[in-house]
Amino acid sequence: MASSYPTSIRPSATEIKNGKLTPQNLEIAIRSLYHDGLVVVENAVPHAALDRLNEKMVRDAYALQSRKENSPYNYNRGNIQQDPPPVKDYFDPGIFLNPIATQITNTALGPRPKWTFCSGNTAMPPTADCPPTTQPVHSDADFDHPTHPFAYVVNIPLIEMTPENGSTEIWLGTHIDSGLHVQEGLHGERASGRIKLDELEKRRAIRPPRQPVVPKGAIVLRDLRLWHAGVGNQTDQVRVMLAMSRFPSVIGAWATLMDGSLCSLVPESDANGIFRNCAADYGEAGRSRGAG
Ligand SMILES: O=C(O)CCC(=O)C(=O)O
Ligand SMILES: [Fe+2]
Repeated sequence: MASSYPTSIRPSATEIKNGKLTPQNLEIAIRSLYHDGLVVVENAVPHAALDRLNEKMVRDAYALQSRKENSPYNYNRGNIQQDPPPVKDYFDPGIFLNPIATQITNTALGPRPKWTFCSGNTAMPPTADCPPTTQPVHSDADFDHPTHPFAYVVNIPLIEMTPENGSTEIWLGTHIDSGLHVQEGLHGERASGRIKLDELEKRRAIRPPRQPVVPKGAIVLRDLRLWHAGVGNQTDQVRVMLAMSRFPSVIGAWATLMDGSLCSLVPESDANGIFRNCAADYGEAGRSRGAG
């Protein structure tokens, strides 16, 4: 049975300094994305930048949580869809324009992929009325989509992710036969993209899921189609994980070909889809700034 743990690349000091993996490590990244639908690259983001953003986003997370039913949560109230503050002061290029993430997505998707989504998933510590709850296993590609790789999510946890604080449960290899035939729930509904229970059990026997430990400073690249679930945070520390999607530059053509089903995800001419779930009203910056 193939390992259920992801491949982790540990770049050398020179690769980190150059912001560029060697061809050998780049090949490992592309191979892992192809076969597993996920790869981890360690030591890719400076800790000071993560700490600064984390301090702000943790404060914002509590502000979002206080909106209760009106908070932008996914599946359960302990998992908030939280955008980073859309202002220059927090736009650290080492995080948002990470050169190694860009090198890998440029190689996997073709040059200049489109950045369509800049957000994050925040696993909140438990409260009396909101105990740690695992999301249904789902695919974020909850729409009729191509069967070849067409989008990657760059996840950047702001602190170390562990099974205790809600490291995402991942089902390696499930991107290959993903699609609407294994899903329940419609695009646009809060609990869309859920994988059918009998499909989960079939897959568990082949390659069961895992919650890997992801060290601080690592980036995780994930095929948008991969099955996964946010897991309840059992600690008293908020766990923020940025989530930024990249589609190939030809996506506009696909969106047309595919009866417009991707258009709502890819606001090519309308950047209002990016930065919707902020704790503060950032005015024009929060409503209309495109991100790439
Ligand atoms: O918070 C996580 O670990 C993952 C959350 C997630 O997959 C989602 O909200 O769609
Ligand atoms: Fe998800």
